Amino acid sequence: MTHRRTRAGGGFPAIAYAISKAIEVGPWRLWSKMRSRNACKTCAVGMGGQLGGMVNEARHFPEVCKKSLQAQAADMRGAVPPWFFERNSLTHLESLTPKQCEDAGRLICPLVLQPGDSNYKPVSWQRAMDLAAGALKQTVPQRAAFYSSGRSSNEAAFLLQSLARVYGTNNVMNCSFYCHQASGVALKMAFGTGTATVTLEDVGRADLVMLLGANPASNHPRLMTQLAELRERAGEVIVVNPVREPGLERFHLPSRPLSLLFGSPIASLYVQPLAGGDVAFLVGTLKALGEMGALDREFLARHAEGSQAALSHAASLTWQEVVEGSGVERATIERVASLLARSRASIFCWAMGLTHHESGVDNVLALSNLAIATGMVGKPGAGMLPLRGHSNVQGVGSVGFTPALTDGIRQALEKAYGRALPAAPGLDTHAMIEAAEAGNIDALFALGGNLWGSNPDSIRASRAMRKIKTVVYLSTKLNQGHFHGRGQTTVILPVLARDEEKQGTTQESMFNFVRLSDGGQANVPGYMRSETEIICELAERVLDRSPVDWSRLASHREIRRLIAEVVPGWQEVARLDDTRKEFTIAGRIYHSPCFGTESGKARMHVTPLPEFPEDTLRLITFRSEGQFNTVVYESADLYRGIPHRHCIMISGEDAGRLGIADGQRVTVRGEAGELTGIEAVLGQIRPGVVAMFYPEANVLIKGRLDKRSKTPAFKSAPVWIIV
Ligand SMILES: Nc1nc2c(c(=O)[nH]1)N[C@H]1C(S)=C(S)[C@@H](COP(=O)(O)OP(=O)(O)OC[C@H]3O[C@@H](n4cnc5c(=O)[nH]c(N)nc54)[C@H](O)[C@@H]3O)O[C@H]1N2
Ligand SMILES: Nc1nc2c(c(=O)[nH]1)N[C@H]1C(S)=C(S)[C@@H](COP(=O)(O)OP(=O)(O)OC[C@H]3O[C@@H](n4cnc5c(=O)[nH]c(N)nc54)[C@H](O)[C@@H]3O)O[C@H]1N2
Ligand SMILES: [Mo]
Repeated sequence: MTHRRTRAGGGFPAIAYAISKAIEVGPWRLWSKMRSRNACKTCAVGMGGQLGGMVNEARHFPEVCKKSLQAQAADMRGAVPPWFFERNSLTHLESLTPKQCEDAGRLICPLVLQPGDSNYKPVSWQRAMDLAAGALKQTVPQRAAFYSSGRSSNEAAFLLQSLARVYGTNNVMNCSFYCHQASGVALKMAFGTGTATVTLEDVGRADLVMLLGANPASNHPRLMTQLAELRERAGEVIVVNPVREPGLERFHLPSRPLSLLFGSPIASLYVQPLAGGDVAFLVGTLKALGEMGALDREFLARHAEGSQAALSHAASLTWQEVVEGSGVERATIERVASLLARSRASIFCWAMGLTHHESGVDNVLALSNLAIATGMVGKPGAGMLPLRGHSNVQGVGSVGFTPALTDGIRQALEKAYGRALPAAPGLDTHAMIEAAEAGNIDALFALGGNLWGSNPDSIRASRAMRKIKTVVYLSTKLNQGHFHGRGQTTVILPVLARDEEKQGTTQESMFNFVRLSDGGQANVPGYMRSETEIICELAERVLDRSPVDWSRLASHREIRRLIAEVVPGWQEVARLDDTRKEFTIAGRIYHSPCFGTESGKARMHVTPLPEFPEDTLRLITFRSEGQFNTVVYESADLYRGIPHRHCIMISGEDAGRLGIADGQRVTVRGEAGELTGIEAVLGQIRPGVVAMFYPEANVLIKGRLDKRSKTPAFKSAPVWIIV
């Protein structure tokens, strides 16, 4: 059977795309914005800020990536035309694809949809804010909820969570619950911290990177330079992924002429486990290390606890259990173990391929066990590096946009605001959707994002959100959530992006590095407001002036002062306006084996092998090369050779067994729903596993949650193909 043409990642197609974007919005305009002192808008690797656009924290220039250009150019496109909502009824808007929503342009004036309306109507800010404030005034705190995506600033996130808490609720949730929450939970259990233990320079010192369940060629492109350089200095890159991602085999770095022409090798070993097979694979690797006598016994004795139980669990599994559970041959697992044993400095990177499972926390615990057992954490050049998603998702969490606050933050906030904060536990993201479905939510405020589109079981998410009395979105662009995730009344408030803000804002990268963005001019003329301006006005309308003077918090400098007072490790943010010195958050990086746990030791955990239903295919929902989450820029997936979004990637072996030809249209049935007319694409994917694009595939998936992190199993969901 034929395989479609795939391409190594990066290279000339990326450059051609960049040129086409530059022509679209004006080369000089785009260049000036790209070079402005603002943090990059895409992934959490982070660049830009005070060192200037396209510069990383190691002062390297030019740091280029197709994604940052894409996001920047998209924000610079024209406004949604004035006639758009008059001419397009809600029924028509519901039929728009994610790409059509994105292509409609920037939102420039407030919009409202009320019960019985057939169309969204532009309204004044006065009217829109009356509705938004009224929603909070007319309900009780436990029936209100606040969601944040990860693109907004620390200042906006801090202010909105403060408003929520002073108003009286802990129903404060962010997109992490659908993203890296499992990493946060597991890292806390193992090391007493929720974020990366290494810096960007550490990656440059490592001699081995293990990359599991992540596709940085598309999603964190600037990490590819690090991986290519690691190979150049004879280091190892072990990729663990059921899909053979072309960009993880070879990547054409656009900033290097030779690499641009011929490509740089990335993976030195490519392991293809079953989706959801990582726990078995990682425990198997631990078992192999034990059998080879390659454990770091000294590290275990001095700096770890819980090792005995975890090591004996690994030893007690049979090789048959390991091989069947992981789908990886014993010899391959032993090869991985011997590479780890030889390494002097290993870094463990992962993303959604590990977290989007019912065993998400166990996946990250099993990986942490490997790091601990080899002594590869708590020293320079070695440690844990979750590849975080949105450019400021980590900051949003750091400044308290989470249902539970750490005791330290809670007490500091109570002191700063002079009042006790609510004690009732807040809802996580999925629990909020369940509460809405049960009719228990009256007001929902969403600071960016597309909560509807990010949910499993899209039909249920629509049903749930439609029961909410008022949904208020603070958005830059349209997305399907504005139509399918509407409440009885829906208010859309148009906001300025970070490079358009009048005041500076801050963002935190996945390396715990806090950047200062200077803001700038609006990219399109319109009535957009800054996120903090909207939140301040809302607070002033809904809450008393005392004990908190909200008008004072209209100044970002004041908000930063408060963040410095309240959030541990953030003291330097108070001085940022004067020093303009960006900083790494204190206490996050572990260059010595003294961890944040109570005992100061790293903790190993027993990770039982997960069970999966038999006789089903395991569906991965992943991102294409041409999308950023629910925002679709291009329909085709260039690197994987998938022609459009209504495709299912399947192995030649499974296709043969099911009698499916390349290009044939099939029906895919999941636990929540069915999609028809899906084109089968034969690809380099492990037998037993199939893959489709998110968010479209979310109609198929039931929200099976990881119990500890509440993260849905967006990967390894059972599906059946009907021919
Ligand atoms: N261009 C671009 N950049 C982005 C984003 C984007 O949408 N577009 N999104 C941002 C966000 S919010 C996030 S969270 C990150 C997401 O970044 P990633 O996690 O890289 O994104 P995904 O495409 O969800 O999945 C990653 C990989 O996991 C593999 N995988 C799936 N299931 C398994 C499994 O069971 N085991 C293993 N070992 N691998 C598995 C898939 O084959 C895929 O290659 O990227 C961020 N950056
Ligand atoms: N099946 C499946 N589902 C998934 C995933 C998966 O891999 N598979 N991935 C999950 C993951 S990792 C994540 S992070 C979530 C994503 O969930 P979200 O973060 O909620 O969704 P996004 O698609 O990133 O949100 C895009 C919207 O954000 C708005 N926006 C952009 N910039 C700004 C800004 O500066 N300010 C404001 N206020 N708004 C802005 C625009 O309106 C844009 O349409 O989805 C999750 N859902
Ligand atoms: Mo994410």
